[in-house]
Amino acid sequence: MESSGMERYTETQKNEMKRQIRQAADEAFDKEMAEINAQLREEILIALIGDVNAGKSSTINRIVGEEVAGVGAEPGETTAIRPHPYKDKIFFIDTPGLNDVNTANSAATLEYFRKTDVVLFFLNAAGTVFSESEQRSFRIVEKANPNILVVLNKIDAADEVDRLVARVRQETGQKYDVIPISSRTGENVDELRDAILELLKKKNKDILFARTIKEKSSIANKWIIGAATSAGAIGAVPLPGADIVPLTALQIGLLTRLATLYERPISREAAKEIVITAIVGNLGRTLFSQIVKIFPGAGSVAAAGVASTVTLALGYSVKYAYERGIDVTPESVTKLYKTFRDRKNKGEKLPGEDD
Ligand SMILES: Nc1nc2c(ncn2[C@@H]2O[C@H](COP(=O)(O)OP(=O)(O)O)[C@@H](O)[C@H]2O)c(=O)[nH]1
Ligand SMILES: [Mg+2]
Repeated sequence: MESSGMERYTETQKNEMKRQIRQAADEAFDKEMAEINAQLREEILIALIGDVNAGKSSTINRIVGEEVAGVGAEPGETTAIRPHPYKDKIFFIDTPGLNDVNTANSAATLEYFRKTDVVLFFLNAAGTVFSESEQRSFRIVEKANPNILVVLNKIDAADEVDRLVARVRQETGQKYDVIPISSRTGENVDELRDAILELLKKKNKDILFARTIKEKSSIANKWIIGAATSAGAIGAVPLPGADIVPLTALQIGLLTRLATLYERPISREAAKEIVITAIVGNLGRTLFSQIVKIFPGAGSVAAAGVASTVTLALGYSVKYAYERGIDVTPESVTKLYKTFRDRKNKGEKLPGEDD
């Protein structure tokens, strides 16, 4: 490659690195695919609880990006608590109103709440927030299932939202996220979506849900930045040896997750070659980090920077290709990758990075 210092790696060293990456990638690919396929076999249950007109239907339609059948926009049209199948194996349990929760002493209903992965408990910011009836249902639900996100909807029509959030947080024992949103304007709906994915991730169920969401870009950015941060934490520089294995595994994990998110499966060979090109193609730049590592005190940040930059650029290239229908091959990704790497090295922010 063009960078000076590249020639200081011998062909033997480079071939040894490629061999190690291939081996690590094979193992990581099998493991990741097994995990992803296991996730895709699971069911996801999401309960929507709240008074009539709190905005349950509007919110869920916003989150997934389309009208969810059975979770109609017409208030009061639901007549019984039961799961509505959405896509794949995702079910929404709509509640017509709190009376139905408060009288939900039927074993079947409580069983639904118990099995639920995420409970979205809706409050209307423009109404009587956390009324007695709402508090009563909250206690019932909380006992059955603590995986609750409190959704304070209609903030476009409310005053002193911060104060409302603080009060609800306090009245629910500071145990739950209280997320102020407007399903009318879309304000903060991204944060709610992220919070749902965060809860699902703890149960290894986030990929299936992420895949059904129309707005994939911000999810992909989050995954890419997360992987880049972990790469930095590994402190990996592409040296033959220990660092190669976790860095390869991390990048394979990112590639397979992105492929699943965009429903464009990636072959083992393509994934492997892409990672090799990304890592070995960066040798010239990483030589600097190698030197930094040899001299104590020169700063591990620089060493971490290379691994995270490589991972970030890799993720963005693949995402860019998926979003524009470009075939994901080592060649196409390398080309995109160089563009992003150079942008990043020039200090430009990539989309999704914090300002
Ligand atoms: N101002 C405002 N109105 C909303 C918002 N979300 C929903 N609504 C309105 O509230 C009414 C009830 O919404 P819906 O989603 O059917 O509530 P559900 O009964 O809980 O499913 C509808 O007229 C919506 O247009 C919001 O964020 N702000
Ligand atoms: Mg509804």
